Amino acid sequence: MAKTVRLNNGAEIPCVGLGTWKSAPGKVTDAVKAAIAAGYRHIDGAYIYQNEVEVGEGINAMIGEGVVKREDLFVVSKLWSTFHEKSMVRINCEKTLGDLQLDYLDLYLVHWPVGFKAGSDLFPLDSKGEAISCGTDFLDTWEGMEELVDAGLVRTIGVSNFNKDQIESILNKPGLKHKPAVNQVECHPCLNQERLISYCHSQGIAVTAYSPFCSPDRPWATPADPSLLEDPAVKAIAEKHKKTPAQVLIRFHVQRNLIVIPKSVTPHRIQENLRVFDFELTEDDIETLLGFDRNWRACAMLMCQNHKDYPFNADY
Ligand code: NAP
Ligand code: SBI
Repeated sequence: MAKTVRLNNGAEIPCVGLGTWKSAPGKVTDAVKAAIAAGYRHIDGAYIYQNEVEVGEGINAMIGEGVVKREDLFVVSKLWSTFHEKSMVRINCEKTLGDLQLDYLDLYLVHWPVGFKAGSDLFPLDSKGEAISCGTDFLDTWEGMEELVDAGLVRTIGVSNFNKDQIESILNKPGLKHKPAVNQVECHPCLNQERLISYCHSQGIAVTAYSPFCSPDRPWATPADPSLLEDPAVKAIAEKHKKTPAQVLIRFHVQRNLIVIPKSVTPHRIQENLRVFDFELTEDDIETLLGFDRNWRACAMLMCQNHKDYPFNADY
């Protein structure tokens, strides 16, 4: 069995999962099948990726062929920001379950702490291009998430893109029924998240690293942005271990006891990204990679920077 991290509800989450943001609907079914065939047991999705029907087709095809059982998979999805009203949380979760053709999720995350005006526009913007808030309190959204656990729709709940103070607010919520098990955040050498990881781990909250390669296929990438996969220092570490830069960037998280979810729709890369358990980065390698830290974000969600719950105005 692949390496796992134990969550605060006793469940085990496989350390390496397949990311699916930007995976085109026409490619993601085969990507999920290739991943499961290669040994992945953790698939990371979200309603906002608009490809959950096709992700589900890949999962269910592999279950149908007897390659894997549902209980051996760890399927993650996320509540989108236009569903933050407590009464809407279940609606979004049921839509995801219907699209995936599954009857439960292993982990459901509040995708962002920011709530947006409800409606069919998933990114409602005002005339200045700023996200329109729905004014909800994420502690009420969290109560909606807790109800999903009690109703059996999801096994575990967590958050994504929450800063330290926002996590602390949930942990201090009067009458808290279920603690967040995971905080999924952007993490790579250019944003190494040392303080947030240390805080989450001190509270028994596991951390999932997203965009481990700095998300080179994000739509707003510019040539001036960091390119870790091509960086000479990353390449040198890779050559020393007879591994690829991608494998070094994934292994960096594995050795920090994180979960990591590289995205690919390319079968040979999907396989490569899981072959990270047969080598070890040295302390010097890790120091070199930590030295890239420059608080650089691929996913800054700047259209919400004036939202009352925008997470990235805080230090960490
Ligand atoms: P990423 O995993 O950092 O990078 C994906 C890019 O790297 C794709 O262009 C992919 O190309 C390429 N790639 C993959 N494996 C490679 C390899 N071995 N060698 C060279 N290139 C390789 O980017 P990401 O999609 O932003 O992040 C990963 C996942 O994290 C997402 O898909 C999503 O599931 C999750 N995420 C969550 C949030 C959140 O707010 N919670 C935000 C961002 C991301 P091909 O696909 O063409 O092979
Ligand atoms: C989208 F589908 C559209 C935009 C966008 O920007 C921020 C990053 C993000 C997200 O919220 N979760 C992701 O995986 N990518 C995203 C997704």
